[in-house]
Amino acid sequence: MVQRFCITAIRLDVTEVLPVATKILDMQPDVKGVWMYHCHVNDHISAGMMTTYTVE
Ligand SMILES: [Cu+2]
Repeated sequence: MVQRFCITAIRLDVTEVLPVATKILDMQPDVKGVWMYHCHVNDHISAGMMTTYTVE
């Protein structure tokens, strides 16, 4: 199961964030567990752009 978030009523599990940009996402977590949140650029993951969040 994949956690998805909503931007303008379209459900996604991936979004693009351009350099020096911010996005505010409306997430509706409906599956319990520990989920990973990360950048898809491998060099960025190595630099720490990866974490987890917990849905209880
Ligand atoms: Cu990144």
